[in-house]
Amino acid sequence: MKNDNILIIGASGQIGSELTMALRKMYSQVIATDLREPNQEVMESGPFERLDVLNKTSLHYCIKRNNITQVYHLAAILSATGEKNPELAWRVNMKGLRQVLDACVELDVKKLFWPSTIAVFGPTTPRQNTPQWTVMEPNTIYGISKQAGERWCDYYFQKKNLDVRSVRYPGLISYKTPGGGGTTDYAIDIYFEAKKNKHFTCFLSKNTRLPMMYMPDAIRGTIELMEAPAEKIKVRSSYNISAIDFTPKEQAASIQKYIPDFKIDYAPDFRQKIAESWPESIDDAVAKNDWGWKPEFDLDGMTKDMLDNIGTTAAIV
Ligand code: NAD
Ligand code: AKB
Repeated sequence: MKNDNILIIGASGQIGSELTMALRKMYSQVIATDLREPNQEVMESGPFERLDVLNKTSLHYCIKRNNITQVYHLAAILSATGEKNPELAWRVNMKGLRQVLDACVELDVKKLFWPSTIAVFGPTTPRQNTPQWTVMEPNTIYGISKQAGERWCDYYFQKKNLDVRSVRYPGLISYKTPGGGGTTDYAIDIYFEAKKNKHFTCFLSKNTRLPMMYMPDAIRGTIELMEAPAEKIKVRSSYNISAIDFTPKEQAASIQKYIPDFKIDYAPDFRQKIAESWPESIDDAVAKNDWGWKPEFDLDGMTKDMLDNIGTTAAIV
C-alpha cells in the first residue's frame, strides 16, 4: 500500500464512486467526500465526509486534518443540468476549482487531478479527429467553465508550481452509478432500458456520433496519468484522450447482437444541439506519446460487459 493521503471531492458521482474504490486498493488513506452520501460500497470501505467544495473553511479544515497530499477534484455540474441552471454550474465548476487550486497551493498538496471534457470544444472546432490544440469556442456554460478551468490549471502550474494533471474525458459509460446529468447519459441509460424493457427512446437522433469511453479505461487512464513521473506530463491544461466513437443507431445494433429483439426509437430534445456542437472523434496522440495512454474496450466489448453486469449491483437509472 502506498502512503499518500488522498482526498476525493465529488466521490458519490459516476466517476468518483469507482475511482474511490480503485484508489483504495492502492493507497492506505482515501477520504471520500461529497454533498451527498455515496453508495454502500464506498461508504463501507473507508472514510466518508460530507463536504461542500464551495465552503472554503471546511475544505481547508478537511485537507489539514487529514494531512492530504493528493486531491482528485471531481465535483461539477454537467452539461445538460448546467444549461438548466447556468448560475449554479458557473459557481460550482469555477469557484469550486479556484478554491481547490488555492487550497492545494496554500496547504502544500503535492498533486491535483481535475477532469476536463470534450465539451471544451464547440461548433467551430474541427469535429473529426479533433486535435489536442485547435479552435475552442464552447457554447454551453459547462464547456465555458471547463475551458476556463483548463486555463486556470495551466496558470497554477506555470505560476505557482502546482503539479496539476487533467484529461478531457469523452462520454463515460458505466453500470455502478447513474450518469450525472450529461448529454452523453443516453449511452448509459440505453443499456439499463435494453435489459429491463427491451426498448429505449433516445434523446439524441440516430446518427449523432460522439466520443465515448468505458469506465474501466477511464479509471485506469486517470490513475496512470497521476502515477506518471512529472517530467512526462507536458500538457498542464488538459489532455485529449479517446477510446471509441459511435452513434445511437450503432450502439443499438451492438446491443441487438446480445438482445436480438431490442428496439430503439428517437425523440431528440435540447441535448441534440449540445451534442452537435461537440466533436465526433478525438485525436489523442499527444497523451499516447507523453504518458502512454491506451484504451482497451471497443463498443461490443463494452456492450457485453455492461449487459453482463447490470443487475449485479445497486445501480439504478
Ligand atoms: P456526477 O454528477 O456523477 O458527480 C459529481 C458529484 O459532485 C456528485 O456526486 C455531486 O453530489 C457532487 N457535487 C456537486 N456539487 C458539489 C459541491 N458543491 N461540493 C461537493 N460535491 C459536489 O459527475 P461525474 O460524471 O462523476 O463527473 C465527475 C467529473 O468528471 C466532473 O468534473 C465532470 O465534468 C467530469 N467529466 C465527466 C464525464 C462523464 O461522462 N461522466 C465526462 C467528461 C468530464
Ligand atoms: C456530459 O455529457 O456533460 C459529460 C461530458 C462529456 O462532459 N458526460
